[in-house]
Amino acid sequence: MDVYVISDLHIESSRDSIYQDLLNLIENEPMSGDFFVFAGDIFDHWIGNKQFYQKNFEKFISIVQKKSKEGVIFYYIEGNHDFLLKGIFGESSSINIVDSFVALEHDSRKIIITHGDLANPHDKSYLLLRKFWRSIWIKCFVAISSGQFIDFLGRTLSRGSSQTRIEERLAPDEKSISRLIEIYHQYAEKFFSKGFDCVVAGHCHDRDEYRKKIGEKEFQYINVGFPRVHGEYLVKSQGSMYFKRVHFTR
Ligand SMILES: [Mn+2]
Repeated sequence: MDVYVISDLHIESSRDSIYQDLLNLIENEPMSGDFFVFAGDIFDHWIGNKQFYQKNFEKFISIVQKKSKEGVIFYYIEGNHDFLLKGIFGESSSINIVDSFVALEHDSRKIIITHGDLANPHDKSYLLLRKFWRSIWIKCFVAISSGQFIDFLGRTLSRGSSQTRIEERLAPDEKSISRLIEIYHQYAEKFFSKGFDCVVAGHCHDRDEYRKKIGEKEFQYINVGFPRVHGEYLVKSQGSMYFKRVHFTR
């Protein structure tokens, strides 16, 4: 029984090569009893349970449904680019869509997986915006709008008028990296003090990790980074204390 975590692929379309990498990974790697966690921003934008997206990414939906029937346990943690997703895998599906965290016990290690956009408690304007995007008003707006229109809005909001490649547009800013590291490490420490052994996050696209030992206890914080650039996802294998990075096979 293994745990897989992937986040921040920012898939723009079904022609995106990282999309094929994701499909191959889901198809070939996880087996019955394994956990597979999508930790947010898998898609550059997917807002609401709209046919439009299901059609665009129908292979994703069908592979996840198939593997779920075969016994893989899926979680989808919503990100700041993909949210209001309840129902996208079908109303009766057993695939868990959650809005912030997944907590698991694996090999007697307590694990918490989160997208990471809640890491900075001082970023009040972002937190307010996040609340707004998930509010009843937006839910109603998404429900009555066409998929094409939501897609257009999502594209405009995530890209603006910028023509730069996504890998550059979303790369963490060198100047802010030390600040990011501080924020995410503090965030991890909060979970360690609540009894978690492994903290996994994404969102900031910084390929960071640290481990520490206190007495008998061993802790790990690991960030998925930016798979479009680093080409990696995370796996915690049965019998291993820590998550490790694994390269996509091409
Ligand atoms: Mn994000």
